[in-house]
Parts: sequence; structure tokens; C-alpha cells
Amino acid sequence: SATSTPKRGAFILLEGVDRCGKTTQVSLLVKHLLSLSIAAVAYRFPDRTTQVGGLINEYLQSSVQTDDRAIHLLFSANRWEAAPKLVDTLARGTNIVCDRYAYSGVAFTSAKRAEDRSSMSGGELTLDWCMSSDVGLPAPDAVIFLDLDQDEAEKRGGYGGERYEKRELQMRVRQRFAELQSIDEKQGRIPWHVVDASQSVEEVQARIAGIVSNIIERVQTDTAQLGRMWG
Ligand code: FDM
Repeated sequence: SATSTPKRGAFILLEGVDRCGKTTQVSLLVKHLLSLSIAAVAYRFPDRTTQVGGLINEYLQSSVQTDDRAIHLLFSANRWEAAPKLVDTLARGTNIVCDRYAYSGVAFTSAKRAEDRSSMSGGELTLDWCMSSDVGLPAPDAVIFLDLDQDEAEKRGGYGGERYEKRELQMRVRQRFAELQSIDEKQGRIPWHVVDASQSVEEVQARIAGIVSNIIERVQTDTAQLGRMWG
């Protein structure tokens, strides 16, 4: 009826290691949805346009030792500051296609090794510790994980100069993503779709489009509320 509440948008998250083509696929997916007259907008984390994001940007571009826990909490704060707008966007019926989120947060911080780390921030950065600052954030309706092995990633051209663009770290990050996938699978709330990112841009795009049409359909027929992360 005319008085029924509008359907909420779906929160679709693309995650994956560096060079897997996430950013390209996020923008192709938004264009694809818009071409079907489906409201959609791209989000990306870190969002370097905010004050917190500016600090993160400086950190990523420098090699100055900074406490790893403090940095982790900045990345998390950068999501929390965006959360109200994200929730509002979904409530208005616009779908969100997001480039990285809390999974990247946990995967990167927890992949740092004690010997690379400085100062007060000794001890393990456990998965649990890393997850805790993101508990309660709006949860994606699904994670689309673009999977690419390290050798394939490196064939796509050298890394840039940012501090995380190093082979050993990237390999551990990939392992952490797999652990987070299995945690979500045990909880049974946030489904993961793993896409082979070694295929052509067009093939990956087609795969993602198929997955996303199912997600949007499910969210629209569901009475389910937007979930919360790792609660
Ligand atoms: N990254 C990203 C983190 O370490 N923590 C986070 O919470 C997020 C969202 O930041 F190396 C890392 C991942 C990457 C770097 O990301 C910059 P982009 O997507 O290259 O801007």
C-alpha cells in the first residue's frame, strides 16, 4: 500500500587483499546498479576526507613509528563516525557498495608482527582485541571477498609506497581474512561470497552482479533489520 515503509537498501561489502581489483569493481557495481535504476552509492574505508581520515592518511604515507593500537582505534573511529550516515542512507532505500570495512581493520592490524612493532604496544594484537572496537557497527548484509593469491597480486605491478604494501604483511593479511570468514561462517549471520579475482575484470564484474542481485532481493523480501558487527 501507499503507506508501507520503503524497503531499506542493502549493505554490500567488498573486501580483499591489495591489488585484487576491489576499487574498480566497487565503481563498476555502482554504475551497474544505477543503470538498472537501483539507487546505490559507494563508500570507502579509510575515508581520508574526514579529520580522523587525515590522520590515517598521514600515518599510511609516513614511516614514523606510531603506536599500533592507537592507529587501529583511529581506523575504527573512522567507521564509527560514518555509521550514522551509513544507517540513514540504507534506511532511505539506497544500497551501499563499500570498499573495505572492519574486516580490513582486523586483518591488517592483527597481521603486524611483534618484531615490527614499537614501544608500549608490545604483546600480541589478537584477533579478539582487534575485533572489539568494531563490535556493534552496522553489519554488511554480505561480504564479497575478491580472492587473489600473492603471486598474482604482484604480477599486477609493484606496490606503491604506502607502509602496508609489503609482501610478507600482505600474505599474513590474506590468512587473517580467512580466519574472519570462518568466524562469520560459525556465527551464521553474515554470508561470504568468495570470487576468484584472477579472472578478467568483466568476468569478475558479472560474477559480482549475479551475487548482488540475490543479496538485494533477499534484503527487500526480508523483514530482517540491519545487523550489527560481531555482537
Ligand atoms: N586498512 C584499511 C587498515 O589497516 N585498517 C582499516 O581499518 C582499513 C579500512 O589501509 F593497506 C589499510 C588497508 C590498506 C590501507 O587502504 C589503505 P586503501 O583501500 O588502499 O585506501
